[in-house]
Amino acid sequence: MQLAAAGHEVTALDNYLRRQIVEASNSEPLIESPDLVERSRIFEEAAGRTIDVVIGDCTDYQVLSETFARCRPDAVVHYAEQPSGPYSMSSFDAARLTINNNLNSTFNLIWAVLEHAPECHIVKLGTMGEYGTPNIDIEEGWLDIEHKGRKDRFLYPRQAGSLYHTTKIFDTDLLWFYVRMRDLRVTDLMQGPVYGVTTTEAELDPRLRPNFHYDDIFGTVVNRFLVQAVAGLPLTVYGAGGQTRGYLNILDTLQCVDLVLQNPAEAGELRILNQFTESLSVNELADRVRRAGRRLGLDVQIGAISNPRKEAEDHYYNPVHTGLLDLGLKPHLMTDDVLVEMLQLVCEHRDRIRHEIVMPRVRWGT
Ligand code: USQ
Repeated sequence: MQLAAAGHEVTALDNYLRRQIVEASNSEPLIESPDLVERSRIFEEAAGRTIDVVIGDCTDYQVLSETFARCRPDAVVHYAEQPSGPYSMSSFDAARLTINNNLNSTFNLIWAVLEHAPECHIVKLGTMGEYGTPNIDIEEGWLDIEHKGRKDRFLYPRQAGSLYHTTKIFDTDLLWFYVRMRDLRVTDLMQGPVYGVTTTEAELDPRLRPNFHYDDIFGTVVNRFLVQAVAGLPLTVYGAGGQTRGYLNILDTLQCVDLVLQNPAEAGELRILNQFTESLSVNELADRVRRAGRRLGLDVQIGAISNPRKEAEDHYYNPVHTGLLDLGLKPHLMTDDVLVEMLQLVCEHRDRIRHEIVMPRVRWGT
């Protein structure tokens, strides 16, 4: 919507996979959203701009090939991945779906670009989770190594904490291979957990709001804490709560995509950018949500529970994130005012909160 509003010709291709697995996991979002065809119609009415919608599966090469042959895009933003760590760890079928969907969609995209639009800039949504939590500073994608007196530059070592995050490592490797062999131009956005309830274009009509999940499988931690605060449930800090991640507001995810589209990677370049604006531990997040809740008269409790994931709960974390700032990113930080505003929006939908989908249903070890 943001790109269309700015005057670009936009085609959106989707097969509703996330909707299907959300429904199968009994993880309905807080805010109901119409399907893509309907959303594009609502957007057109509100903004006077068209978004061409194709309902199809990116793991089907024919679909991608035909779409690329027709559109010959200048750029493509690859969001077509199963995005949930917990889902990918929930069963054999979910793990297999994650591998099949995420790798085949990326592979097909590469070939559709090679076949129909070799100059097209591929913007791939990666994740900070690819790096894991190493005991050294995390660089932006690459590491200069000196070994036995010689030096070279390699992809930064990656060791993810879920199968989903691991598929993103595979994707990066696939893209890097074709960048080397076929001179693709690629930007890999290593995104941290996103929070936020609305965007500029979504303000045109509440039915255009982004997906907002608060369950244990599809909800990210900040959005979950906001809903828990409104519902009067103790905030579910997993384990010791020292897990530190780089977070960003949904407004900044859009800003980052826009900035990299305006400043494309060179042919034969895999550009990797760490996409987050501030690092916080889970305990710090919980404290902030409690503080913001107090301003609305909410008595927010924090209820540490045993960690369903296998992850370090107390670790070093110092990732570089200057690339997007250098391109012009103006961060929207997680201030008390921002949290209060989000809590107010969540309050409008408090009747839809289902308590039974808040506690963790997926455990890494089983
Ligand atoms: N956590 C809690 N309590 C909760 C939920 C989460 O303590 O109720 C903790 C988790 O254990 C983890 C941290 O909060 O240490 C972040 O968890 P999350 O669920 O918000 O994010 P994550 O599973 O890491 O995945 C999300 C998105 C994924 C994206 C990733 C960026 O779902 O698509 O790739 O954020 S990152 O984490 O940087 O890899």
